[in-house]
Amino acid sequence: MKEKIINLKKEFLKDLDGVNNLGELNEVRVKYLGKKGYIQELSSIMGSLSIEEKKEYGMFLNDFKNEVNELLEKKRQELEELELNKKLETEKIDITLPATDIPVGTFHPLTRVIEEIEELFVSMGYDVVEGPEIELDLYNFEKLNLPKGHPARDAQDSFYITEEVLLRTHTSPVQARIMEANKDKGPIRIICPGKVYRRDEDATHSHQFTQIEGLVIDEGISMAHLKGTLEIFAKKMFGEDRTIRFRPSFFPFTEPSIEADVSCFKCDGKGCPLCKYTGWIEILGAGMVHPNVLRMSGYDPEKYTGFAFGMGPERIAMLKYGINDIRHFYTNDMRFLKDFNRIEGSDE
Ligand code: 2NM
Repeated sequence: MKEKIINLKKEFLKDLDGVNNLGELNEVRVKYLGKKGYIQELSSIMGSLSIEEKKEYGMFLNDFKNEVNELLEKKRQELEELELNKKLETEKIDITLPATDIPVGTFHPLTRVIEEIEELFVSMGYDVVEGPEIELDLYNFEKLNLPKGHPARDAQDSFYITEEVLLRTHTSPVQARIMEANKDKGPIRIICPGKVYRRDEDATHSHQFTQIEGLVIDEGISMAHLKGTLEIFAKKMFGEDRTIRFRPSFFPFTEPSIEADVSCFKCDGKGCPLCKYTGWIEILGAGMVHPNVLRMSGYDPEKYTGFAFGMGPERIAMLKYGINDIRHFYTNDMRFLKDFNRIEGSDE
């Protein structure tokens, strides 16, 4: 028995020596410690021995078994370290290689211009309000002093869904809704950005574009407040040296109506191709809210007056950043968006 164990140990040490990887190590483990392995086999032989023999060889076998376990474990650690070292050697990472560029999203140029305008007016106490893009004729036209049959209502220019429902042609209906919904008929100071729709398309017109309109209503609001407000806006958007001028105009929802020009920020008013040698660039339309509009929304025009203005963020952005085609905003050409981002430079 003792001899058997000694021989087995010799064989085991030889087997262990021949092991080159974890797979082979497991084979050796099974061969000696497995259910049908040598050590189990010797244990079962033990059953037929006398009590004295059992004591003697049992201890001997047990020591052998412990030794096998220990040596196997030692070998396993050695092999694992070896394999790890081999892996580290072959799977070297070159940390000097340039990383793969991950494209990072940025805000759309129009979003930026709109948010810049919103922030300016919010800083002056305005609320930002949005409304439906699918609008009732009632709010889009009727309540803005554009009764049915009015020439400025040209159905040719609007996307009608039914006789009474259309895609809004401007954001003014949001303001008509706010005026109407304001229960106490008190002061209002809002700015309304959003998409609008018209049947029109070329280099400077898109069937869908954006607008920002402002509305201020209070007792004693005058044209002077409008001019002061727009002057602050022009300086903030186009530079502190800018001035503005008003020209008479016409809108059905304001009386009087004006168009506002900003002194050319390219030539400082001296005359250049951008301002067509006039020194002035048109930036928006505005006026004093028509008494009919106030009345239709429940305001007493004898007590309250207000001013309103409307502008196109596309036009503002095109002027500010020298963009020559409105379609650049909607075709999502990455080269345009990236180029604009570089000009703005705020994310780099
Ligand atoms: C413009 C020009 C002039 C305007 C008027 C109103 C309302 F709802 F208060 F009557 N909102 N916006 C307005 C006035 C818009 O856009 C060129």
